[in-house]
Amino acid sequence: MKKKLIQHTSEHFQNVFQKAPEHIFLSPGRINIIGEHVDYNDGFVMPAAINKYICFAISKNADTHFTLIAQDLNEAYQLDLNDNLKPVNTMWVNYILGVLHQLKSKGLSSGCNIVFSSTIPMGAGLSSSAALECGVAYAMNKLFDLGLTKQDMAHIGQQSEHTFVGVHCGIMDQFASVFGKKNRVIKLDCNTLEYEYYKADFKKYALLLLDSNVKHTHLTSGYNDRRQEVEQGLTIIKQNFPEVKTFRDCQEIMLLGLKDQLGETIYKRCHFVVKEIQRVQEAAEALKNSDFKKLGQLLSETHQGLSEEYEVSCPEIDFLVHAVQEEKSVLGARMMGGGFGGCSINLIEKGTEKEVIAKITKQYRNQFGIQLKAYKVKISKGTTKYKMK
Ligand code: GAF
Repeated sequence: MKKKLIQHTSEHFQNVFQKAPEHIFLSPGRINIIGEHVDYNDGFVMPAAINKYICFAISKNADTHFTLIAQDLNEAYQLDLNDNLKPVNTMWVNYILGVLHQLKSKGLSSGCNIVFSSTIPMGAGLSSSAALECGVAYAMNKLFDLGLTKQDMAHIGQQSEHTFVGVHCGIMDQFASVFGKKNRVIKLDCNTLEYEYYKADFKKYALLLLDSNVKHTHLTSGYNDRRQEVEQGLTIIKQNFPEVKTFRDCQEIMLLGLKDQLGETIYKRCHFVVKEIQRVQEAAEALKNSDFKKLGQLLSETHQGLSEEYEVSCPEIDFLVHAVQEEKSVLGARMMGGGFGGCSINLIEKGTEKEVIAKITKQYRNQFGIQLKAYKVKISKGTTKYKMK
């Protein structure tokens, strides 16, 4: 699939520019085992890069011009690095412009022709946007020796979302895209950005993604609202408990005492965050000890919190999660990513996937009239330059 993507992107480059691309880069999407909506709350997350990619076919230009071609959308955009780069009306362009804008101040002074194409479904919660930002940052760094670290690239991607797209996301997606490793889950401390890799060995279980086909964009979803709500909550908590610096210092009991002051909604949001931060620690232990029953149980608890307390699920995803929980071979399930659509992640006994997918597909179609998609993903390495033969 990777080879096909590379070939298809290179051929398009050749057709448009009448020359083969000089370089190929691959930037992956991500899954997240657990730790949802806690990256911007100084929590821990457990993402991993997957074998779904954006492929970039690139050649340098002699001047400061960029031609960007989104092959799958059949759209193009041209810019001059000397222009004052500002957000435009096309979303995919903004992800890239936001990166280039920052790279200018890091020494980027030449242009490129770039064609990109993707196997990461858009709006499915698999972070195609982070893959796009990080792919461009990584490629420019490599081609023009900008001296950026991987952490710089992740930050540049995140900043692009904040300033050019308007989504106040955390660092998880970009971090996973650049730091991903084959068969390894990352446990990231989003406060210090320290991280460790855990063996992604699920023994007789597999991770299955069920795509609700409900597309979301964090710009119009409640993502930024949730961020504001928890920030408001944390301010109140800190006023009452000065020893609390971040959510990870906060105990459930403190929240209980502040229930009236916080109000019902903010209390629920903060409660979810405090519990989710604890759950990630337990999940990391469970993975280390191959305690998959426990891991599955934690995933399902996370879903309940995301759906009822953080309120970022949607009827379709709730349906999928509840339907698979009826299956004996499924140890746990939850919505994954920012929410309001996208995919659920399921811990399922190997060999039973086909049967479960068939059953849920039918139920889902009957209920919502939507065709379910299922992905069996492999955990892969992060953004990289592909060696052309
Ligand atoms: C989206 C964001 F981009 C991430 O930073 C993270 O907050 C995630 O939603 C929820 O865990 O993917």
